[in-house]
Amino acid sequence: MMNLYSGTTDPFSHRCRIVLFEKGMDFQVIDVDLYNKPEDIAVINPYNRVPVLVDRDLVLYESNIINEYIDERFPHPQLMPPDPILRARARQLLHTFEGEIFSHVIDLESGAKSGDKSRQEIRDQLTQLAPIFTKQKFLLGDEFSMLDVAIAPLLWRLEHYGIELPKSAAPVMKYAERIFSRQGFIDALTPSEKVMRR
Ligand SMILES: N[C@@H](CCC(=O)N[C@@H](CS)C(=O)NCC(=O)O)C(=O)O
Repeated sequence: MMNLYSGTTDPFSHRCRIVLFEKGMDFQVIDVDLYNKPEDIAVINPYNRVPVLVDRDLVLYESNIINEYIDERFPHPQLMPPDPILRARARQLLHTFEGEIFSHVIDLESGAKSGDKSRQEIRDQLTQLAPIFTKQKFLLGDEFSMLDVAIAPLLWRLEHYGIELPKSAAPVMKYAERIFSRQGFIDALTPSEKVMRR
């Protein structure tokens, strides 16, 4: 059985929990309190961060890498596009999200930089996505995909981070509600995450 070491409020662990619950497979989530991190995390992940997935001899870290592995091991429902060109584009977009959006999420989570600048950057980047959802239900088309998994934990935390999107981003919030109503998303929430949104 797969074991996921997961931060109870960590947006990156949240991504992996979403994929595990969307797949409806057998797994165990090991809750990690980031304020009182067990020493074995540093033993299994040289970066001493969560999430970490342990599947027998395989130890993986980095949420997107973990998620691609789960998607390939348990292909139903498939979350990465089957076509190599579309899959490559999806990977490229996942990489762009990390650099343009989630670097600021990490700043907010760690309190490393001025929160206001990070909030502004996230707000601007998310607002730019709005036109996509006037044409399609999800980021890659009308099917829920790994791109939606990657961004969902941030959309869930907007209020918690003190980020308010402008009116022009209304399609993004409609899209977010579409994700939040999925059973896999609901089941993946920890008690601490459930109370992040009113
Ligand atoms: N790029 C990594 C980011 C993981 C990450 O930054 N995790 C943070 C929590 S947000 C962590 O475990 N930090 C260690 C700590 O807070 O002690 C991923 O996608 O998995």
